[in-house]
Amino acid sequence: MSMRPQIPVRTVESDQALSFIRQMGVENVSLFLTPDELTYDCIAAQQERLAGFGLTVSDAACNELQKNKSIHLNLADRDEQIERFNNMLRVMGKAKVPFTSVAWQPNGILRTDHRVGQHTRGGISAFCDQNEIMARPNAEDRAYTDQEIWDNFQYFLDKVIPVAEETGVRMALHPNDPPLACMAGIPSLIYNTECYRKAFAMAHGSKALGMKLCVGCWLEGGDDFGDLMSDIKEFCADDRILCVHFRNVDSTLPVFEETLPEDGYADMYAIMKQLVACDCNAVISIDHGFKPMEGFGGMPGSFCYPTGFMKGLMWAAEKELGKR
Ligand SMILES: [Mn+2]
Repeated sequence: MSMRPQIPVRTVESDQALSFIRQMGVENVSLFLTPDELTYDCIAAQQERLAGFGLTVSDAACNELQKNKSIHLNLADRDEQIERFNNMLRVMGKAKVPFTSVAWQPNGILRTDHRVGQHTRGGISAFCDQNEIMARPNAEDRAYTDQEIWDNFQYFLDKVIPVAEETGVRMALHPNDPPLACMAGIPSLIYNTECYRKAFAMAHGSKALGMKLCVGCWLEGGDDFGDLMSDIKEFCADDRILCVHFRNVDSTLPVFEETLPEDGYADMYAIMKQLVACDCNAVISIDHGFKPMEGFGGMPGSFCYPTGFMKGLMWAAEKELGKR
């Protein structure tokens, strides 16, 4: 099976937006849910509505639970939050949602500016300056240690892996973005390939833990993150890649701008060919489109062009490698 192009949607997407997505030749959507929407009835109703547009929910996630400070930093209500996470897995399992997302970054993706860039032709994109991020004070009342972060991750895995196994819902772990070892007093969990190997080893051999292979994060880190080509091969062979984030940047750290796929420093066709050559069967989506133009197209509008470009690369790679 080849990779499946995908676009993220929320439950409030209009009928027009859903038709527009389907007309791009996209069949899979990643469903973003609010905490109130984490019920079987809500997900089943969304699946039915999306099916009416020829769309399948390939995965679903709730931001509040995938980036949860209490779980990541062992705050007082950690167990309660993990139980909410497990209930989410149970609900998704009942609705047969194949996987959900986890990103061990309690303060989310860190960027230092959103503005028109050198490569955006008037569009608004995201910028990151490592020096500015490293100068930030502790985000919490104290600095955390590396050991604490990994201990908290192990505690989480021990509680959720059995539920993930039982419900059949896998978890796609995204790298910390930007992939720096520590930001604002909070050590990152995943900032290179070695961190992923360590995380998978901690899952006690369970394949319930997989990854979101965020090409953007790999490119931001460059050689410090790992060798993207051999990492694709390794993690495809190990059946860990559940989702690919297809994103280019104009440079590695310390300073980068997010670009369209054809404008960054990486050869995205070479990356696509490696994914196809390794028989990657994940969903694949554009990551962080430019800010949608006011009153025009919303998020599907901003994702439309780069998604088409990505699909073109996929078509060409499959053709060239005799897989189409
Ligand atoms: Mn990403």
